[in-house]
Amino acid sequence: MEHSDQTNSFTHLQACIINRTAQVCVVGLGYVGLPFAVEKAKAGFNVIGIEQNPARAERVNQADSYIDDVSSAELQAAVNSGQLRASTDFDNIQTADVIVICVPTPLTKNLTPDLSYVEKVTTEIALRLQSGQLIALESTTYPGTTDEVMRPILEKHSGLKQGTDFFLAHSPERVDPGNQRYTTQNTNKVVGASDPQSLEVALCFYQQTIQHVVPVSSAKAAELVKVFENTFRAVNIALVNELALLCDRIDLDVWEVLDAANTKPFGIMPFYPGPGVGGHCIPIDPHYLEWKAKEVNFNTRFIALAGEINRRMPYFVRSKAFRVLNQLGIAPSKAQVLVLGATYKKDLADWRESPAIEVMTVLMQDQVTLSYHDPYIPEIEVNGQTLTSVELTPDNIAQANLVVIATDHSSVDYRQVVEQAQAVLDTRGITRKLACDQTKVTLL
Ligand code: SAJ
Repeated sequence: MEHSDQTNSFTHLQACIINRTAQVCVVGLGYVGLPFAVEKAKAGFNVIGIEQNPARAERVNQADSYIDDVSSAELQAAVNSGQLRASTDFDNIQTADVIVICVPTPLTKNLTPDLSYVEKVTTEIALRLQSGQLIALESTTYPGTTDEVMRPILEKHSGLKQGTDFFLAHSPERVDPGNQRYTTQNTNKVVGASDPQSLEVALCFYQQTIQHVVPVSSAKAAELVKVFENTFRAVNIALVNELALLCDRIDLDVWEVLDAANTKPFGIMPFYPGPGVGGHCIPIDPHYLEWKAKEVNFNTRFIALAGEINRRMPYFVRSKAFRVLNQLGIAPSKAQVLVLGATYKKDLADWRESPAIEVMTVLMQDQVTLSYHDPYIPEIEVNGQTLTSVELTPDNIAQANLVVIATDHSSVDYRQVVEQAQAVLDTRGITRKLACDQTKVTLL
């Protein structure tokens, strides 16, 4: 491509981003992609969402939201305005100016990165790539994915060159599902690219709808920023989980210790123990970095240790539950246990990688008769069985020998639960400050 053409395609792309005539294509309409697509549509961009799941694509076009952080009303507004539609057809790539990839980056069974979604989507894009397009990867991944995995695929199948013919950047998603205060618009966003043109046009795109955009020197740096953020949480959660394990040994109340430690007005940040670490990020993303580091013969020991401690927590909950049942003179195989909460964290309808499910699984493996209640999740698969959420009635609470609080949904009246229960094992510390019969409660 002639230099003048290159300049034209860059200038043209920047201009249509600024005047909002740019056609935006969001690939993957999940908990990251759908809020992002709605934000861009609200800002006046014409947005096409490419979603591999036809049912989801249809629900978007019917303005029937399946993502907690996107209301059907705001989806309705975006669809009715004609600014947003969903499709399963990758041919829509051909008419896009900006393509944003928000597909899953899970782990394989032995904790190694699974980039199959990213690679598949990148190949589909590469086969339809046009000069003058910007591609931005938002999926959380190890440093090097954008430059070492995506770029070769894009250049090989299209014959185009990054930085002159097309533009490539990484801007890690920063979504805290359920967070009412920080949304796509007001969450600072990091953007990195490995050539100046790509960085400039990517910054221009994100600055159209996000208040504060933070440039970094490369796509690799942007990838590492995000994996560090999640590793920071995984390691600190593991630290307080390890403290809980120690406090159990030395008969101290870890919640009292942490509450007191958090009165320090500087140099500390509150983290609390729990039944384990769930969600699509914290238990997963740090292992992307651990895997990449091994390529340069480097052991990220904090990540490995944090993962090991966090994965141990459901078994610690089981041992505490059995200790309570033993004090009641009830053998596990004779016990009825009601677990409150199935999701990975409170006030969300998401049970992927949920530690609450792990807790139920290990209890059922020891022949406990188990029921659960979760206002967000009507039915779950546990240990090969389908369980249906029971009503949280006084009878259902009272007939359980033990109630285990695994997720602390705000809609539950925990004072009443303690009053009606025979015994409570609270893995979230939600009852610790309640005015209720604390002799019936065991904290993690
Ligand atoms: N957890 C604890 N103790 C804590 C905090 C969390 O046991 O002190 C557990 C939670 O119950 C949950 C898991 O860890 O099972 C993850 O919790 P999380 O609060 O990190 O929630 P996520 O994974 O939904 O969202 C996180 C974001 N959270 C926050 O910054 C508060 C953020 O790290 C990322 O933007 C997001 O993952 C992501 O998409 O990477």
